Amino acid sequence: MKRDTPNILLVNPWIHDFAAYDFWAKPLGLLALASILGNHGYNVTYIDCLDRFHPGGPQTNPYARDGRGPYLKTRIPKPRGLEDVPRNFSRYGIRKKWFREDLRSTSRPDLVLVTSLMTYWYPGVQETISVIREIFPDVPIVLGGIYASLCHDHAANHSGADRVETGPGEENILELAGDFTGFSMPTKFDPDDLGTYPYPAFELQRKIAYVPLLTSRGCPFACKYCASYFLNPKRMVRSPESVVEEIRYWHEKYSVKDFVFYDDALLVDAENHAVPMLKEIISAKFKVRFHTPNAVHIREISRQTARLMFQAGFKTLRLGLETVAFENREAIDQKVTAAEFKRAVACLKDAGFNKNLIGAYLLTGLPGQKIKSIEDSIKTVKQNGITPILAHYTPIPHTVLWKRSVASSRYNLESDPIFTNNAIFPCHHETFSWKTISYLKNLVKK
Ligand code: B12
Repeated sequence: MKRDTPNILLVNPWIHDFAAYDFWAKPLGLLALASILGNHGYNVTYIDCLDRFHPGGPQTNPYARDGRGPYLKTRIPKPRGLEDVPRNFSRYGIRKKWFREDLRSTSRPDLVLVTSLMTYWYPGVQETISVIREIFPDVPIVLGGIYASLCHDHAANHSGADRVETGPGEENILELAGDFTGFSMPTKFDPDDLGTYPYPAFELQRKIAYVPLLTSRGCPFACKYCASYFLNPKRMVRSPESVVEEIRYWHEKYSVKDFVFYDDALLVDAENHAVPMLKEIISAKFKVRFHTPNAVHIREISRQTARLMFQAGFKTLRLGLETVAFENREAIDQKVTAAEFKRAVACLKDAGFNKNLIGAYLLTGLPGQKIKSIEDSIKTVKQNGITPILAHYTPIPHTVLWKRSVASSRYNLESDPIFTNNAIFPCHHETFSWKTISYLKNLVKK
């Protein structure tokens, strides 16, 4: 017989990769679902395999580097097919023994929900699920998130989960939990109104080093390398008031000082969204910092948005430049022209941003991309007096560039998502040797 209040365990899985670092990366989606479940009467527990503050690990200051920091790592064998990559491979996150102990000390769940992020991190998801199975052999496990959405069939066949869900979870989570537990409760929020969602349950973490904010969903652009339109086809926007209330909540109740925008298109339709929101933030006079590691659209940077972002306290600003091959731009996106880039940088500088606060992402490793075009991009960004940041291209299923990527790769990308890891420049042959990569990295540093 089912108890009145079922237990649901939510798990953020390990990362298996050549490198990983917490650049303000939190499972916002999973914690949003945890919050909905908690607000609808479920007992919710959370285990974060990427917890940087686990009592077993080194005790570090969560607020150093504005909340960012390294994960613990354990060297593991390289995956099949990548044995020749001249780099170490690791499991990032808490020790396996701690995970087992944490699972054993959790009351037996009725259902386990696991999230996933990068497609090529799926071996970390598999290993996480296998340990959960070992401790709770009869408890159903449901997998969702980005890998589950982008590689549904692969996840259904290889993750070890009992069920694999795709797409945003808010609308269906109560029904799904009800199916597995027999528990039901009327929905207390409107799935079509982001402002009515409860705040993600960041308080389930051991420490809140920073808080990711999602002020909108989806993106009106359809860049050929990006899966945003597949993952979030519906554009939804929150009211400025509800965003300011959330900032106030985390800042006042949990002394959070660093806030990170996860929006795909933060500045799009600025007049109706970012401008009123930034004005509200400024008038609230919070002593906090804002960061946009997920780039903002350059075309939307005006004198006004630049000034408002500076006044609001933006400290890390990343621009989605991607390339300076402006004349061939339609091959990848329609985002920006040379003149627009120049103008945007000028607006940001006039507003008070200095070189170290602004970085322009440059996609590196696109199919057919010439080294010369990356060199040119690095030089142009430097000439404009801001910092170039190489963003290694990962081919993503369901994007326009996927087919070209498959055709140009030295790996069989369709056979296994492991080959889409951007650390190995999957879309290139000899042109992208490790020597070339260090040459480009040095060019950035010079
Ligand atoms: C914010 C963001 C980041 C953040 C960190 C995010 C994080 N959580 O760690 C930052 C800026 C650091 C980042 C970095 C990168 N990112 Co990123 N990022 C995003 C972005 C814009 C939003 C993700 C997000 O949080 N969404 C909001 C939450 C609410 O959604 P969610 O987590 O998906 O959860 C929902 C559903 O999935 C579902 N769900 C989730 N879990 C579960 C579990 C269950 C059981 C169920 C039922 C449902 C469910 O319900 C949730 C609520 O609706 C996505 C694009 C997108 N629109 O998704 C790209 C995206 C995930 N990133 C991508 C890439 C490529 C990168 C980079 C590699 C870029 C680069 N070249 O440097 C880096 C590498 C990161 C790293 N190595 O650490 C790709 C993924 C590619 C891939 N192969 O998988 C995406 C899809 C963008 C794209 N180009 O198409 N990213």
